[in-house]
Amino acid sequence: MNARDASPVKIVRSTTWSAGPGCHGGCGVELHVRDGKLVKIEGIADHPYNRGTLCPRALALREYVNAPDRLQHPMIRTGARGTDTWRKASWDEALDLIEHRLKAVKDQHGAESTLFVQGTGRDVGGWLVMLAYNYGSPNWMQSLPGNSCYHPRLLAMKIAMGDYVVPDSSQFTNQRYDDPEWRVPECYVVWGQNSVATCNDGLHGHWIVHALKRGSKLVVIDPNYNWLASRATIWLPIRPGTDGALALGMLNVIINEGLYDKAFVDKWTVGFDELRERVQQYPLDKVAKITWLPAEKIAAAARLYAKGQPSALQWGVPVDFAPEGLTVALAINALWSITGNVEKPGGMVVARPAFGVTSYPMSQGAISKMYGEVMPKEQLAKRIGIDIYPIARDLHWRAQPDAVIDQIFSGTPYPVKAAFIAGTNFVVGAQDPRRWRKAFESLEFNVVVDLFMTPTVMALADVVLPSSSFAERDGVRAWWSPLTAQNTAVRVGECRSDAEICFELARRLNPGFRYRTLDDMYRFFLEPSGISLEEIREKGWIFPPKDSAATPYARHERGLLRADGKPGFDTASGKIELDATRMKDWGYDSLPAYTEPSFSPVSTPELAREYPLILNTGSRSIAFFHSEMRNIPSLRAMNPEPLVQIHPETARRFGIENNDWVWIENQQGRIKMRARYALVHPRIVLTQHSWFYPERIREDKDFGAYEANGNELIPGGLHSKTGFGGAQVKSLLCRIRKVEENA
Ligand SMILES: Nc1nc2c(c(=O)[nH]1)N[C@H]1C(S)=C(S)[C@@H](COP(=O)(O)OP(=O)(O)OC[C@H]3O[C@@H](n4cnc5c(=O)[nH]c(N)nc54)[C@H](O)[C@@H]3O)O[C@H]1N2
Ligand SMILES: Nc1nc2c(c(=O)[nH]1)N[C@H]1C(S)=C(S)[C@@H](COP(=O)(O)OP(=O)(O)OC[C@H]3O[C@@H](n4cnc5c(=O)[nH]c(N)nc54)[C@H](O)[C@@H]3O)O[C@H]1N2
Ligand SMILES: [Mo]
Repeated sequence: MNARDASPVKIVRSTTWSAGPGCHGGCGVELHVRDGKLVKIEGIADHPYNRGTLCPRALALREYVNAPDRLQHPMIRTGARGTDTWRKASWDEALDLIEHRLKAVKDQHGAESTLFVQGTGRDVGGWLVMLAYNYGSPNWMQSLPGNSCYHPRLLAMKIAMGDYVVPDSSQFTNQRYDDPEWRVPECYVVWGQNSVATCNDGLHGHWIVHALKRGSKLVVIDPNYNWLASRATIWLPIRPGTDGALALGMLNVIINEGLYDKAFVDKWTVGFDELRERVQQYPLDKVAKITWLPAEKIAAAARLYAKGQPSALQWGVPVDFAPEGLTVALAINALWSITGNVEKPGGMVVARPAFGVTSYPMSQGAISKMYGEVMPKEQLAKRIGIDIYPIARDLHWRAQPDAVIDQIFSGTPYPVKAAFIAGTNFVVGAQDPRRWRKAFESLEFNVVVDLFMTPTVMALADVVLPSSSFAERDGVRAWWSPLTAQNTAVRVGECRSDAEICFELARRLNPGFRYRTLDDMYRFFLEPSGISLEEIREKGWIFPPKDSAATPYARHERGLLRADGKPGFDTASGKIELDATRMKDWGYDSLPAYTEPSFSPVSTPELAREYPLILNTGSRSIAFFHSEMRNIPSLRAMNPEPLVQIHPETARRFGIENNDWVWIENQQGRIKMRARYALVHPRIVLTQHSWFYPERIREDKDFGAYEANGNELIPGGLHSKTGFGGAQVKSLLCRIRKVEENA
């Protein structure tokens, strides 16, 4: 044994989030450190969230943290945007420059002229809004048309039920499945989610597997025969984008066959008669035609779901991407509501952050409480999009992305001049990415915070700041439950966490900034819990005690959901609104309805003759997180090339063999991918999304970002009328042909 091997290993307990595996996180891990380097990661066997399991991306953390291409110090651009021309800068110099430029924008145009842009729910959003608000800009946003990721579903639940619900997998107690109150769902519906590969929004995919092992019958609504579909009692290979019609068809069966929970409907809902009337417009023969599903299979699924005592339902991002995504979510919301699967063990339960602790505000009210009344009302009223989308104005907290892009180009009502971009690679990942790129190219000053050199950094950044991975970060968080801690295990180069970066800039940009240190801020977040920072760091995770207020069952009966302490749901009527009054107030249809995709054999039959296949983009690979990890060798080896999944018969019809390179083409452009035989619906092809080739950095400053990227085929500006949902990345048209040699 040499001296190096003998140096002791330190084990630091932490919780996964970004950066690292990327997902919405929550797995308990042990980080093994030797000589200041991360050498190994293991799941914590008795952690209630992941019970020791980890995905390939988490297991590759050592490679990710120590990757040779990590950005390790701030850089300032020396040449033109789009060229690899930088000089190394100290943190002080880089932050001085950012402070100076952002203050100048504020002085000349107003703080609202600077955007604060994030991607999905990383350990970034809370800090970014803190920075935006302390600087004085209300324009904090996500780089995704129609906010088409989780927010349409969140807002639908808020509108109809006053709260957010999730399927009860016993995740709110430390005892988990041994909790005597918990029930195994008799029926589990997985609606457009590849949960075992994606672990989204506070759900660990294995929880569904655990339910199956305990006897749940599974319904999978998915055009692809994925791992879960192969275990399903009923698999519904739906035509993409038609989920709204399916939900209405299932409601039709449940209502007309009297399978709903009459007592619950009478006592706790309003608008049932209106809903009953509406669903008569969706008889099964019509729904079968829209969805390409046999009527009897839809009926069987509806019956299995309605008869389950209880039934759970987990939904995925295709719901949001459907045209009028928020309305589709309202229809699905009605399914669990009329079957009485609400606030019941093993059904759907109201989810709130454990002890009310979060860095990630879910309302404007919460933002003010957390970060202080830092912005006058007139300033808040400049949030982009709220004059167009009343739901954004009344219920949401970010700038509406489509309105932002339009405003960048139009310059009215005020010009956009600068952007602080952190944790997003939208030059690859946004729909019609060149339009997004062009918009941000027109700004005077862009900062990007990332761990790696990406197409977004290369194309847009004037200053780039190196972000740390979660192994290099401290933090506290609760994405529902439990409350967890992140503890720093290592440091890499000069990298800093988003919290550290935003904190320092907020301090510089707001003389009245109320915290002295990050720990002060964590302590403030922790106040309502009565838990000390030291205690959560030491313990790693803590559940609220199993007393009445924290137990997520029948809280509406116990007066625990409403601020006034009265029984009922947190809506105007105190009931679940099947006919949503708020939708009416905003001038929208208050009942669920079906909207056909913008490009389809039904809405554009001419185009469909030229492009006869349905194009579905963005099926997740367990090896990657969106555009990330192509540079991590062990993960890239799992999925070395961009893939399009196609049914073998369809492939043969187009003269394509398994593993051939193919062109996928439509009216927007063409991309090149490898064909992979799969049991998808024969009229649908499924492509991966957000591909770029980090290894091409020397020869191609775009990294091939437009060569194999599904987003190249998606028209820009598609989004729902409500401003929430509808980017339609799952339901377009295309044709496919083999790439000939020399082509
Ligand atoms: N065609 C198609 N396009 C899609 C989708 C689809 O299904 N189909 N899905 C869409 C959806 S749902 C979403 S949410 C978006 C996601 O889009 P994005 O969130 O933009 O996703 P990424 O491409 O992973 O870009 C994230 C960048 O942030 C960096 N990063 C990772 N963690 C951190 C961190 O903690 N701090 C900082 N500062 N940087 C970090 C990564 O290195 C990466 O470069 O993509 C959308 N794009
Ligand atoms: N490994 C990994 N995990 C991730 C991500 C990642 O990039 N990689 N991204 C994260 C993010 S931000 C998100 S939003 C989630 C998304 O994760 P999911 O919600 O699981 O989304 P997808 O993988 O896009 O699609 C899920 C399933 O829906 C099917 N599907 C496609 N179109 C339709 C449709 O129109 N209707 C129905 N019913 N089904 C359809 C697909 O075939 C697929 O099996 O994953 C998160 N987790
Ligand atoms: Mo997402």
